Amino acid sequence: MSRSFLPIVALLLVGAGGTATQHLRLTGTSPARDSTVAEAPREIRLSFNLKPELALVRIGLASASGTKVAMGKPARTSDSLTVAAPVEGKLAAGGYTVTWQAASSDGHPIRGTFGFTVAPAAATAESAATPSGTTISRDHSSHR
Ligand SMILES: [Cu+2]
Repeated sequence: MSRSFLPIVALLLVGAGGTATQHLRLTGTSPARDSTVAEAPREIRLSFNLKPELALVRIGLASASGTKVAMGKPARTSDSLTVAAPVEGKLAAGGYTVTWQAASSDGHPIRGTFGFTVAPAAATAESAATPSGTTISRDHSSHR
């Protein structure tokens, strides 16, 4: 059955045009999935294979204990395939989970979650202005 069905599917796909067969897919995040970051991120970025509809993008953030972190509205970045939402709450060291959803112009929603960890050093290294002569040891050995 499937042998005779295949050419029909192929014809339908060709007839529907190139982009109709492509659905929105997450291609990257910042912070990266399962990464440990030395500094608390100021924003959460999501990159996709297609341009996401901004009105349909939701980005939520919660700590490991489940406490929601205040997030600003997602906005486009200079890259039309990437959206970013500012982190408005303060992030202490620890694990966080990003919960997101998005859709492209075809309207099919996709969603997912990913985690990242703010390294303990970030909690005290609040100031970005580190004197250039000072060496701050950032231990990357904990990366797995
Ligand atoms: Cu789709």
